[in-house]
Amino acid sequence: MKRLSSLLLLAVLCQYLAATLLAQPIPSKYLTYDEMTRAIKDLSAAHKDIVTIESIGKTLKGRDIWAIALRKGDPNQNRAMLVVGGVEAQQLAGSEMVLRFAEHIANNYEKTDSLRRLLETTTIYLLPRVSPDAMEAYFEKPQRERTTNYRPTDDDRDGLVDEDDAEDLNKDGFITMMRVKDPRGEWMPHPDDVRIMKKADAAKGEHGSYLFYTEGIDNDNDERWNEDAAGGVDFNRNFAYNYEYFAQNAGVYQMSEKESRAVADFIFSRPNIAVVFSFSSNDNLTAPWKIQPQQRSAADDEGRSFGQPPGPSPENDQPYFDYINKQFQEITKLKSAPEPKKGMGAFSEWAYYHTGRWSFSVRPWWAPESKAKRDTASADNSRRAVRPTRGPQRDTPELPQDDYTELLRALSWYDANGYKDIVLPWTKIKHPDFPDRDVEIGGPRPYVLFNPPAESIKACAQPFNKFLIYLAAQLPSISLGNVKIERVSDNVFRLTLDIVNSGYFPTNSALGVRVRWPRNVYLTLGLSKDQSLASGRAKQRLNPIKGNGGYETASWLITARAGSTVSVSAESPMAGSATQTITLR
Ligand SMILES: [Ca+2]
Ligand SMILES: [Ca+2]
Ligand SMILES: [Ca+2]
Ligand SMILES: [Ca+2]
Repeated sequence: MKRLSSLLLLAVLCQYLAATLLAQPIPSKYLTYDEMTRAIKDLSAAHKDIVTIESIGKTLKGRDIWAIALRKGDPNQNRAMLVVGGVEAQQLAGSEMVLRFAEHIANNYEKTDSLRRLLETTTIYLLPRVSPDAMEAYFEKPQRERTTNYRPTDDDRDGLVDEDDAEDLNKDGFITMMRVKDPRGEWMPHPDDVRIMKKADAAKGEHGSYLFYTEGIDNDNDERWNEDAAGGVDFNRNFAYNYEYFAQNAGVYQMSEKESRAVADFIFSRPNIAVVFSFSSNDNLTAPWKIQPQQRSAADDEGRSFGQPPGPSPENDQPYFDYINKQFQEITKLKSAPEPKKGMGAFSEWAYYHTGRWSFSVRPWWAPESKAKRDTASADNSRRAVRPTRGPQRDTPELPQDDYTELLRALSWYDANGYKDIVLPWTKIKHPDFPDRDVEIGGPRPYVLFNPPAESIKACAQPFNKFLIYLAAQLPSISLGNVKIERVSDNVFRLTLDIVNSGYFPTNSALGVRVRWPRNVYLTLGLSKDQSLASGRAKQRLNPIKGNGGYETASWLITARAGSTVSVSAESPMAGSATQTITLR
């Protein structure tokens, strides 16, 4: 008996332990693919009532691309926001923050009324790590900054594939940089911080004294170093908008990769996604995009021939981007962000320009400005301009001048906060390709520019948690109001009502109208057999309704018996639905 009761106690204890284990917070560390998968599964097991997960595809290396859905209401009715991490594989922090956001909602919705109400009408989809193969490079030895997947690619168009990868020559576990003393070299130690190298600027009277490469040997003896590493295609260069043909890492054609294809299919098959938020350098939250007026397209003319006017100009969307920008800065208090990068085949731009959803993106982390560096930083801000993204560092890196400002700022922040070994000191090695020369290996450790120290991930995620909850609450939301019934004659009634949008965003973006993917609001009047319509349409598609109480008025003349009822419903996947039964009298 005693034994039985102690067994029972043990079972209860195990159950209790299992439950508490499931509710364990995700540790403040960078998670491997396996650890992330476990964290996602644990989250869904601990919060079955709101969390569902699915794999939306498998990578070349057989890893799942996980999708998480958080919702309380009817999956077919909910409008949705999508949050994406891992768009740029060297930004692990973004992936971690998407996961922390899911955890934050799951842990807090029960005790927070506003969150519970939000989840009743809004689904939050999360894709924490869309490039799991590329991101795993962080955990591999030697560690290297990787932006691409493992699709075998001939990066330098020499007919051979993946023939010259980088090598960890000094066996310190990192692929860093390599400098070779040479009077023909264009590189020199940076005058503000000799730990890093810069390209000499002739206009400033500087001259270089080093050749500069990624760490490794020239495996194929073509006098280029590490110019064709294993893989690959960069997720954030493979999308169809502003795609750069034949560019390195862009893929052989748009959406050629399993990862980009899976994410695009995910979005197209979910017409309820109104807003897409992603972590990337194509930042439009610390400095808004300037939406360009678009040329009239053949589609406009085609639309006209069917009796429809051309869509509104995309410039009409500008005020919404501007306003959300201000809110981002007010809510997160994040300051002095690095220069935003204009994408080529970038995900966040595609999400707006090709699918018509509101799309916002920001870097997950940048080193905060140290007080000592304020002068350089403000000079940097005045030069802020949008620049194409640069490819991964292989061969001789092409660093635009402005990148030093960010790197210098980051290094001084790490120094000021007592972090050691962020820059590895230049140390001499014997190099087979340069037998009689001074060759040194060193430079910043991989990933330090884009990712905070692991112990601060949780703290760094908090401003984003706040902003994302705010953003999810801004989706369009329709209701019916101001119902008026006039009895025109014995059995004829005029029914008038407003379709109101109480969300912040309009029921469709101007660009959404053009690209025709997002659906406008459909209004349906339901009549019974003995009722008929004297004027007005039983089904109609409404133009976009502005937010913050914007409305459209609809009116019908109905022939019906006094006291009978009609139903009116308005719905769109992105704006929700509203139905009302109205008695005619
Ligand atoms: Ca090659
Ligand atoms: Ca090394
Ligand atoms: Ca080579
Ligand atoms: Ca090599």
